[in-house]
Amino acid sequence: MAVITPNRRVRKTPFTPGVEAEGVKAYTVYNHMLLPTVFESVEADAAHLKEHVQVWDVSCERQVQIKGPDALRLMKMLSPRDMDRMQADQCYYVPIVDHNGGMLNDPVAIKLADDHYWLSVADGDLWQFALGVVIALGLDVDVSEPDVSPLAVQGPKADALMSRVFGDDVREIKFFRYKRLAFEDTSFIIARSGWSKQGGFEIYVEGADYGMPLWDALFANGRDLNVRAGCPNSIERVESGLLSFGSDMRRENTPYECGLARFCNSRLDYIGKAALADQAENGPSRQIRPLVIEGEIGPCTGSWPLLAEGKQVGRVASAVYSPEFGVNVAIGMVNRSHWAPGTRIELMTEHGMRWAVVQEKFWR
Ligand code: THG
Repeated sequence: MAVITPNRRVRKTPFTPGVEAEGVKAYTVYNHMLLPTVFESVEADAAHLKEHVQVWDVSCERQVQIKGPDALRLMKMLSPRDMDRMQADQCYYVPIVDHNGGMLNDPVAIKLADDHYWLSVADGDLWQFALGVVIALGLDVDVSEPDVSPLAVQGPKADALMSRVFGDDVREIKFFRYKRLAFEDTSFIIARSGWSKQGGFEIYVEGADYGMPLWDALFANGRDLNVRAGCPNSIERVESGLLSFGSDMRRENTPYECGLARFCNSRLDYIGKAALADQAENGPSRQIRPLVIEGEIGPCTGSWPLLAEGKQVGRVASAVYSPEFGVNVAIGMVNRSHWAPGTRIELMTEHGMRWAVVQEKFWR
């Protein structure tokens, strides 16, 4: 493929000079922003992530800021998840749905204060939906996209590296909680979160000025920890069952189909609640399942139909060879009739027909 030209719509990030210097090999575009996808190779990047520590430019996880007297009211309209007990140092994974219960996004919500939230969004212009609700209901709340760029530090040595830069306080941060910690003459929100299951943190860098100083500090302090630039890794995240909005699920899917029922516990009349009542009671008729695909597979760049006797019974939108587990791991959306573990289903790829076998659980 040819290269991507950055411009005002395909934005660079505060860390782009560092990413380039570390030898990024490929980008995708996510929220109108560059997102690295490969440094050495997807396989080598995955192996390194599982053993050492990586610094990821995930600036494209843009923040939708919700601020003002009606902030909580808006959050309760947008969120299938109960917001009442959320603390002002907490992050919540929150599916956001339309009036039909269709997934619009799956952000991480961060509570900064009773009247101030960020939604750290997956690929999609969620701010426009939030603003529409604000206008329609006449709420007293400001919706904006502040210039906040998350930098993830992921891997088993993340605590060691982060404590050298931010002090031992980082070790006390619990999963999906955050602390505001000093760096030079500023401070950052630092949460224990990130799109891998190797452990680690996300640093929410406000503005562009401290981007490269922070990047350089992490690399300078991490040499003996074998720190490297990395990025969300397609092998590790499929093994871990972390869903990608726009690929594994989109607007035609409900949170119940996505296996996100545990994040739909609000008793309030949020947008989509009525449409989801039947699935809340009886469960969905199709659902996300881990699959193993037999034989060789090429890259999955679209959606592969799952077929039984010529009829479609699901699809696969993420599939990749896992060197650690020695099989092709995949994430599918599978009809109830075929979702039992052990079920073998035909899979139509552009590289030929393959067998896919439904698994009991993801690999970690
Ligand atoms: N971090 C931040 N913003 C993000 C992502 C992130 N925005 C885009 C995208 N990732 C949103 N999607 C997800 C999907 C999964 C998780 C987080 C964001 C996740 N899930 C855990 C799990 O499923 O095990 C934990 C969920 C929980 O228990 O609350 O971490 O990664 N800032």
